[in-house]
Amino acid sequence: MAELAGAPDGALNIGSVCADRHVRLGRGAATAISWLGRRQERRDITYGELAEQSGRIARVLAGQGLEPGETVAVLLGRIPELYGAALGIWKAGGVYCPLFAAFGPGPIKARLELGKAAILITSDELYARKVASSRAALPHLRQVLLVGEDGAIAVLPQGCADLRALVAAAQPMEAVPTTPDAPAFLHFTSGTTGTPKGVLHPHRAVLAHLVTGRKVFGLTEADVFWCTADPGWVTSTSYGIIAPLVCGAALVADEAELEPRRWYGILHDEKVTAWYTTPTAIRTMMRYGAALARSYRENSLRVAASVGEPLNAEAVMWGQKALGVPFLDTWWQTETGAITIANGPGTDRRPGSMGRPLPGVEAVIMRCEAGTPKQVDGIDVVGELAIRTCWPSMFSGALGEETRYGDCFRDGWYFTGDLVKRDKDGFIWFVGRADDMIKCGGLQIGPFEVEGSLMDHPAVAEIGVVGKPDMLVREVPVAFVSLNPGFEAGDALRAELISYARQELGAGMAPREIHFVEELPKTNSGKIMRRVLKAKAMGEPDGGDILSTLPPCPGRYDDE
Ligand code: 6R9
Repeated sequence: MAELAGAPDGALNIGSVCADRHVRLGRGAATAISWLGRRQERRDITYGELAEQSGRIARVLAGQGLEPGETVAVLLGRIPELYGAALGIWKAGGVYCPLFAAFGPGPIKARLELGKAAILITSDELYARKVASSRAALPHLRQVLLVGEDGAIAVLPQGCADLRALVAAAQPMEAVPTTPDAPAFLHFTSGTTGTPKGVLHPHRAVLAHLVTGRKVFGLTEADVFWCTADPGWVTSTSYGIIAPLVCGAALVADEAELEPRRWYGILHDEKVTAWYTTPTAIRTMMRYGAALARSYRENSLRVAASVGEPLNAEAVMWGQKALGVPFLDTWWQTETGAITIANGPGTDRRPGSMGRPLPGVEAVIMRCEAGTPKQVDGIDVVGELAIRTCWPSMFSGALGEETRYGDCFRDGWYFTGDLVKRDKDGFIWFVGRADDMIKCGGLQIGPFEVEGSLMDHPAVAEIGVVGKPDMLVREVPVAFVSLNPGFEAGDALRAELISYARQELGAGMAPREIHFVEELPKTNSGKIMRRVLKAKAMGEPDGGDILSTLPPCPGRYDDE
């Protein structure tokens, strides 16, 4: 913590350590952000400029009466203001709460309500489309600060102010001396029980971002780090903003969406040294082929990594070959705030596994016996992943839901809701979410194991496996498959895939049905929405409240 201190009284403020600290250390002229616009614009922002800009935004927020600990929601695409806003909110002592711009008015309203957002920072265009209609029903929302999407805002809607105009007139403000335990950021994760869970993290989480930035990605001031996550996802807050900045690296912010040709161009032209992306991105790049990757082979990349979903060994091998660098899987959750398990750093990696707990992280596998969780030591025994709660970025609360928060912990362990197993060398393998397990006769089938095996078939581009209710055996595995170019959906391929799976997995685990789809339904953070697939498997048109997944809580994986 000493390295990050600087404010009086042991205070720790993420906004200050990510920008002002570098200025104090004489690095004000170094690049903090290289922003690439959708229309080929670019803007380079130095640490000095970021410190000043965020200080001005903090002043504007304080001027709007923001009290420390109040929530400021941010509904923005990857535009330069996103970064000044996040740091400015922290400097003003507020809680940064980013929302997915892809959400519709309903989910946005629900989150503004649940988070009791006092101020919202958004664009004029997003405000008109997604917030204006529910504004009157949001009494907590005192002010909306708008950023003009195309420069100036023609007509300022009632009850809104122009952020850029206010910022231009404001004097930068010093960060308020927040304590390490003061709340800093809030993300809503979806829960199957209905309401989204508001996961809160304190300022001290930045220690985990510093450590993982350095240890997993090897970040130094010489690095150019690119994290492709959407601003609404925790991955953007932790690695798209905090980790590279606290490490003093330059971060790349690309406004555009995933497009392999553009992405290879950015890796090459921006001399990206460390890249953090998702399995979906890698699989999309695989679809575009190795020849395209090879044409960009001359790059500055040192390491690439993925998060959010299981990364199959085939994608790891492809990524390593195509990019010519180690490709790591990393595991973590909104609740853990930062990477907790990773394949690497170093050469000791096992493609297809999530890796091993980082130094300082204690992770065990638990099974419930008569309602009491017990640690399992065996090799390849499936149980729920649990983590000792001392990791600095572990969440400090579930907003307004103490019971729900408490339910995630038992005896000093945090229960993740993920089912995993461990191999003889201590590498942890993802099996599935506890709530996604398929119970088929006496078998517990992890959807990922079935998916991973079929991913090795050349026809399969993406796959989602779910359990379909069955009179006889309770549930049977059913697969939804999107195909690679050159393969034709039909009975012949269906039969071939089923027989392939039987050979690989055995008849018990192989899918009983295969449905071909153009694309798999995904959440905004790229996770396959198994509930939608499950509804489809049962003949329902959609999955109802698709924003939901079960919150972690101990004991869900009981021995039966
Ligand atoms: C950072 C983030 C967390 C859930 C997690 C797990 C899945 C994440 C994974 C992975 C297999 C990996 N997940 N990383 N599954 N291998 N490397 O994704 O946070 O959006 O809260 O999701 O994502 O199921 O429990 P969040």
